[in-house]
Amino acid sequence: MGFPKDFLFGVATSAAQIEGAAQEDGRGLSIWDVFSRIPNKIADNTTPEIACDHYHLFKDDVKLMRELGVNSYRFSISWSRVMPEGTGQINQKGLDFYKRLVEELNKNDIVPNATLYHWDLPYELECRGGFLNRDVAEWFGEYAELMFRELGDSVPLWATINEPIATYVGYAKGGFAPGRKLERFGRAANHNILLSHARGVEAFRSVNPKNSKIGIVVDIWHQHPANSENAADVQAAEDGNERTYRSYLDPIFKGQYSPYLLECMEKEGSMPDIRSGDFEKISAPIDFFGLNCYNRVLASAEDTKIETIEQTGGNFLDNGTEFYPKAVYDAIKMMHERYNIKIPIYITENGTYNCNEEIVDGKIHDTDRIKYVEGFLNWIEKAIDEGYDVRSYYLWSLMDNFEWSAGNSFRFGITHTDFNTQERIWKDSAFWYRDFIKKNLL
Ligand code: IFM
Repeated sequence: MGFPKDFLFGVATSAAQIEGAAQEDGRGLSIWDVFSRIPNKIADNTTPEIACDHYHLFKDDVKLMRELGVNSYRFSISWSRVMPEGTGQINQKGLDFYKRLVEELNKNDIVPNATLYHWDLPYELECRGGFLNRDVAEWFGEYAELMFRELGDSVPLWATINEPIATYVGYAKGGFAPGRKLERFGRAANHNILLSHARGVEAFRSVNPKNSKIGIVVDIWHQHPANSENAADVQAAEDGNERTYRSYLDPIFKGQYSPYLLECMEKEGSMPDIRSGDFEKISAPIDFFGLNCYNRVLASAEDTKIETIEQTGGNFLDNGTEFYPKAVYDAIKMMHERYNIKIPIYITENGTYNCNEEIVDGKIHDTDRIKYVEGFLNWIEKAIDEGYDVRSYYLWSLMDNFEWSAGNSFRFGITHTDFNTQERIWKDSAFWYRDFIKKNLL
């Protein structure tokens, strides 16, 4: 059977990671602009100030997509570019940028898929408590409504939030912006980002763009026990899954936190401010589920993950990550079996980094990336053949970009970005993906 004829083969990026122009045309700062300037927060001390300069080069980048043959592009909107203070004043130049981008995509028959929040909260809102303040849901609603009104109909696919867990990491673990480090902050931020999602969906329904759909994007890194005979490892995996992706999917698809997570939060003094009516709002119907899937995780009570994987015969890429493409099939199945979803799944991100990135005679032989992407695509095709409604595959990423706390040192692109000249150089994987799409969209 294979991929349906209207399947979306795309590439994905996000605003903070590619746009640059961080202080141009009236844009306000985001938490990542500020966080990245704190010494040693970013591995190579780079910042998103220039990134891939996509703000100026977007037409070339759309041309690149056209040459790749993708029929969809997933990008995100920088909240502080369109509302420099997060609420109130609108920055027309910022809005115009996204209008021009969407127009360019539509002109080139590339379906726009826009995410409203991909980790870059306006810094002005962080100064008002950020995701620790329940009002963030209202602030987000105001911004979401503006975007639906301005761009709604020309963007068929909208996501409220990308990977809410990044916000937990930013408030509980300190590794991401804004760099706070308390478990109870992380849990509060989680609850408030879910409320923001809810408010975004509500805004979408009230604006009601005619030909568009709304969803949310969650990353599933399912934890398996490193040794399934070992009860402590089984428990470690279960605990990991409860605290990560299930802490979003349970509220969205079951309208509750699990009894296990509630007990943990109670014991650990990290219970968020849950008010009556919250879960009804958070679990309001959405039109699609966006699945980001990169890998599985092997959980061990002793935290000896890598060794244990080797013992169990794990198959590794040169960058040291396990090659386990079945992760995507497992996640698709799990969404049906555990959450009983009746809406389509869009694979909104999948990709890998640092695969022999050396340029030799103008070429980059990133063979492992091809193996990785092909592996995932095969498992997605199998899921489709079995009847699962999967509608897209977006490769992360169109080009090497600012990889958050790893800075520019983790290269995820299928094209190489020369951060000095902004040249994009096709890697072998880009040629491979182009040919794959051509073959599968015939
Ligand atoms: O670069 C990130 C992206 O912003 C969110 N998903 C995972 C990618 C790779 O780490």
